[in-house]
Amino acid sequence: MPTNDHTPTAVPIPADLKPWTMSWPYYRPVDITPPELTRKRLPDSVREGWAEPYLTPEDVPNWPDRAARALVPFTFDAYHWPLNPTGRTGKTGRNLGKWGENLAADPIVVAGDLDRDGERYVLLIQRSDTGQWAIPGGMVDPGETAPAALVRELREETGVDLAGHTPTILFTGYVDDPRNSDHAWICTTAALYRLPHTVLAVGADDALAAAWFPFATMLQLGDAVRMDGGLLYPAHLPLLTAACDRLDGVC
Ligand code: RP5
Repeated sequence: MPTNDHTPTAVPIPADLKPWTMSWPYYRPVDITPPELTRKRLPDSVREGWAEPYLTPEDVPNWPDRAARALVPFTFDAYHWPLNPTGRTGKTGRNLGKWGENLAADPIVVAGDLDRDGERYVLLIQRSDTGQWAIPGGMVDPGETAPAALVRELREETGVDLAGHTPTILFTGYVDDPRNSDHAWICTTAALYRLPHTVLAVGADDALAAAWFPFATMLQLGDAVRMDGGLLYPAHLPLLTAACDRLDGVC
């Protein structure tokens, strides 16, 4: 995957012009396509296995099939380019493996019990692209199911194998990832795993590090990550909040 050492910039979008139904004749979004996905280097990225071989959405042969299988329904513009289901992003091009919807899986692993132990932890990884602390998730491979991707990504990024465990599905839908554009975006299945105690976790693959952070509340988690000199991956705040709410009511 491309390495983003900064959040791609975007044209600011006034709230009333976010919906695609609102006319904005002079809308000029910023192209966030990284060098790895431009004409010259696309074949290498396809060979590496993370990018589809289509330079523009017009080259994609199976839009009806993709639209029918989408986790979040989306529409197309007059040129048959797929449109981000949340509306304008201020960004165009593709900074993800696929045009349109890119499916991810996000395993949220929580260890300990507040009532029993007085403390509880969540397992996070440090992303190699932004350096921020995030859920150890990743993209669903072609032909793979979301439950299988949850287990594989967790194992690849932390070494923790929860193959025998049945998680609680917390959320399926759009993730506000910085790589999203008007024509390529991420939707995820986030699931909650509960363990009695923390287990050994080692950062690997896309992860610079893996660590357990105190997770009694979102405030405590944010403070713990900051005290460690880090930052939480903003796109994952709603997913982690959903996990905390599921455990306690409201976090
Ligand atoms: C996030 O990007 C998703 O929620 C998922 O955690 C992640 C997948 O991208 P990579 O980690 O594979 O770059 O928005």
